[in-house]
Amino acid sequence: MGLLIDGIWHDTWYDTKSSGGAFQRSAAQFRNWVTPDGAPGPSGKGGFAAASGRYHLYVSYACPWAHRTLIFREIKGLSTHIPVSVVHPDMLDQGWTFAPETEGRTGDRLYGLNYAHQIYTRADPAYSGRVTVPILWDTERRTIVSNESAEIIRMFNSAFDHLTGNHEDFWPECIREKIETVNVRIYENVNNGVYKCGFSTTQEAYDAAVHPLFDTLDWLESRLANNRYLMGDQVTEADWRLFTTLIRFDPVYHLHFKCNRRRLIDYPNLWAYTRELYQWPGVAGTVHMDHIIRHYHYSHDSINPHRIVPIGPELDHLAPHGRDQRAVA
Ligand SMILES: N[C@@H](CCC(=O)N[C@@H](CS)C(=O)NCC(=O)O)C(=O)O
Repeated sequence: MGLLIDGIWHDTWYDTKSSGGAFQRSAAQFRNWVTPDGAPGPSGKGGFAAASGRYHLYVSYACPWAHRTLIFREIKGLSTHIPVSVVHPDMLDQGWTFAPETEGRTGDRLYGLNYAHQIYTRADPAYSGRVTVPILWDTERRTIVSNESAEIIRMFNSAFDHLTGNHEDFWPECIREKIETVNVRIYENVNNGVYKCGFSTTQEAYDAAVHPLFDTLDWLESRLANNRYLMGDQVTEADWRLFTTLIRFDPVYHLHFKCNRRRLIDYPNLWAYTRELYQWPGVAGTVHMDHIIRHYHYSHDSINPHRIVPIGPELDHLAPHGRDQRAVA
């Protein structure tokens, strides 16, 4: 685990000393948008028009943020238009690598590079910052379009519709404000909340993260008692953003990140909802539990110094979910 400073790789763990033991996630730096005609998006510069085969997606199967983009690529019919390279699940002294050792890895299918940090320095030889996945790469301009998953899924939601003919909308204009309110709470307390618990280096920082996490799960459990999905009867990006954390909860976050007041399976609505989303056409194929379990336990030696990868719970994601019988608010 490390970061680039002026284009040079440094192997250092997250600094929590300056923040009282709390993990603080830094903001993604590449914030351009692919749009239907190349016009600039809400941030960044223009010039990234949607086209088949032009963009390449770098992901880790372990990473919940990258997982969002894989789901959108699948459910929006983009898999033949946007090829993918998958990093090795172990993130060690060189960060994410393409070492071809584990099933499911692809190597860097574009350039044959060894390390993800080399993609960042290709885009900007003087880049300073973390080297994160997902990365959306433009093969034409040879640069990173975006390394922010929340924005990549919005590009995938609509920018390529004229090429795919898939107009399914997971970010409908009329409920964007409501989606945002829910996203913010879930991001702070659940998506990033599990990381705040796991990467805390003081009791105070852990306590400050773990209570909001479970309070939010309790709130979600009751919301999903009367609503099939977070926004009612329609699946939106808010559901997919939550799903990638829930699917990792019992196998990883419960033990490795000390999120253990309850397991996901102790929440009947959340667990059935997770199974329904897992069973959504195309989604199960984006879930690679071997990479998920291996990555966290093996890569975070400050949390798990002996790198023992636990066996993981037996979970039946294919069990009937019964959510279709539920009343919709
Ligand atoms: N804001 C980013 C966060 C992505 C992120 O933090 N990815 C993790 C993997 S789960 C990563 O690559 N971490 C490497 C690091 O922090 O050095 C997004 O949502 O796209």
